[in-house]
Amino acid sequence: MIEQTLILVKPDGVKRGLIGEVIARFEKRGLKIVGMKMVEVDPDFSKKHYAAHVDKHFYADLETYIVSGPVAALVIEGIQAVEVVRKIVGSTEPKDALVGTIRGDFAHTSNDYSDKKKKATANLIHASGNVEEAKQEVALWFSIDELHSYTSANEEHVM
Ligand code: FUP
Repeated sequence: MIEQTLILVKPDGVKRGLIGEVIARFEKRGLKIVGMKMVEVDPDFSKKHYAAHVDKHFYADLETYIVSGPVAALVIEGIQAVEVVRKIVGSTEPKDALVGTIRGDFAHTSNDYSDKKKKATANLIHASGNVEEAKQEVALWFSIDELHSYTSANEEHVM
């Protein structure tokens, strides 16, 4: 019931100074941050994180994007956190993201436009897509001793 999920504030979000804004949105919803660090992704790590996408036409541009600067990596914990976080983040393509979501409030680009420009779609954030993916991604990005869960032990903290 209580899940952990990975989010990344991608290089465009870090450069635009949006880490605090992103964190605030999760915290205000009552979700807890149980892991947090800045990471410079290299091409090898990008291929691990985006293993499902390495054969796609946009992968080269996606790798260029994710290695273009530091990312903020966070593990967020809460009741059905994977689904709740994806809703807060909004649709993958910013042009489709609803107002009130992070992508819908801070970005508006599209896959078509990015493809023509030979760039990845800069959508500010990554959030694990489902519970299985979340488990794999949390384990890829964080060691056990970097995670500081307290909601599981003290469920009265869950709002
Ligand atoms: P998400 O599950 O929201 O992370 O999105 P996907 O796994 O479908 O895509 C991963 C990343 O690839 C997205 F964040 C943006 C990028 N992408 C492109 O750059 N161009 C595309 O045509 C599709 C995805």
